[in-house]
Amino acid sequence: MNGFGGGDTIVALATPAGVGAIAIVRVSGKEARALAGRLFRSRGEIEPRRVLYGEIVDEHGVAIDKGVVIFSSAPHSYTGEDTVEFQVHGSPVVAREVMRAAVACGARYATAGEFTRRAFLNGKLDLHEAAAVADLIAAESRSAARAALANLGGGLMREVRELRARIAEVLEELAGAIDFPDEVPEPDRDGLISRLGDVICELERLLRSGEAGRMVREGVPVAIVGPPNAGKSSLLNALLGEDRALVSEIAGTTRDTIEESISVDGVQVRLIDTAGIREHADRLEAAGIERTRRALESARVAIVVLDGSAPLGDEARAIVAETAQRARVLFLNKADLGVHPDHTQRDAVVGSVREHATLQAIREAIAHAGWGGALPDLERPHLASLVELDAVREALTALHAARETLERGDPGDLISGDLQAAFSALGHITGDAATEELLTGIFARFCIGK
Ligand SMILES: Nc1nc2c(ncn2[C@@H]2O[C@H](COP(=O)(O)OP(=O)(O)OP(=O)(O)O)[C@@H](O)[C@H]2O)c(=O)[nH]1
Ligand SMILES: [Mg+2]
Repeated sequence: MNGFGGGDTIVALATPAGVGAIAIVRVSGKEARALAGRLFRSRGEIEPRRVLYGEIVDEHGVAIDKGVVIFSSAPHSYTGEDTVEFQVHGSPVVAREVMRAAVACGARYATAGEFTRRAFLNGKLDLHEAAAVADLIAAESRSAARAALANLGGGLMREVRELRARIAEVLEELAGAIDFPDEVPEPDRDGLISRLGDVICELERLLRSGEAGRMVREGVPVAIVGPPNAGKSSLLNALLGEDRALVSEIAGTTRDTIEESISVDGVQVRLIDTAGIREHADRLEAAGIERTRRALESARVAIVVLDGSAPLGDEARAIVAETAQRARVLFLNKADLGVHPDHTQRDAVVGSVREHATLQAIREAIAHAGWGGALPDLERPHLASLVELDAVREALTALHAARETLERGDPGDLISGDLQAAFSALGHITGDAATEELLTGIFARFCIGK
């Protein structure tokens, strides 16, 4: 039976599957109200924003459950369409029955993210805010949730649009001078350089806060590396406050990488303990060392642990040199046994995993190496997705090229291509140039029912 044609009204469970106190079945679309009229019996009238208690029945009028129904009329709902929420007892059987009855009355099951997609299409939220909804749901720490909430506030799209408009302005002025060289004078070069400089500055700020946002959301990978027996696993255990990794005086104890998270200044730090790096390792240990190399490559920060009480061996020397150019924390451990004169590295934390003060110094050093000690203000809206950050990077590359062209004294019209590239890259963020592919990517992150 298909009472309400068009397949335009969607239904889904909005609460997690499984047993709970309450299950919410959400319906959105043109026929939502009529559907509620059929599947709900109550003494009260179904009116917008009125909470009604009554009986939920199937398409034949057979009772399914007693519960609450809330109707929101378009456009004052999450999706911007007529929406009905059935709040029933949290039984998977009851929820399934309500959805089945809704489908029997002409609704269809929603796909993942379809409610939010409709909200976007109806102008209830922009792409950035839609992604923030997904981020909020996926947030694994308080700071990640707060950052996502800031993005739900919107405002960022206006900032990006404004920057985009400033690029368009320069483009138009240049085009005018090219098309009507006699009437329109070529724009003042220094003025152009400084205007582009301002846009570059703003975009770099957006990029920085966006990168910080990603760190807060995804955690910061930190690899603990060094020669065997230096105390890497001991450091992991001490920072965690539990005996997670095996520790022994035998060099080569750790064979596989072990990952555990701690919180540093509210940021999730993903500590990765690794196999000690040395030359003459057996096959199994060599495989472990290979994993160490991979962990080191993908980590944002390396903690290089050395036995500070022993002479600086070749392996230690090699790791120190290898990590010199990257974000790292140099840690001379076992200082309780004395510090060997070989160790002259000035930037090192010197101490022992057994001392509280040393652990505190290492936490601070992680914060410093990982995010410069203080995160940009994430309470303000900031770029969140990789797509957005890539778009800003692309725009920045093009704008830098344009500015260099001008600074070299080359003709102004040579920069139009770069400006156009920057303009269209930013269009990907504002949705003005959003492709179907991009939309699908964003809404595929949602669960069904959101
Ligand atoms: N005295 C002293 N001993 C320590 C300290 N830290 C670790 N140790 C000892 O050093 C030995 C090696 O520690 P581990 O944590 O297993 O070293 P590792 O770097 O993980 O070694 P591999 O997994 O073999 O690469 C153990 O016997 C620890 O008890 C320290 O600060 N002072
Ligand atoms: Mg170990």
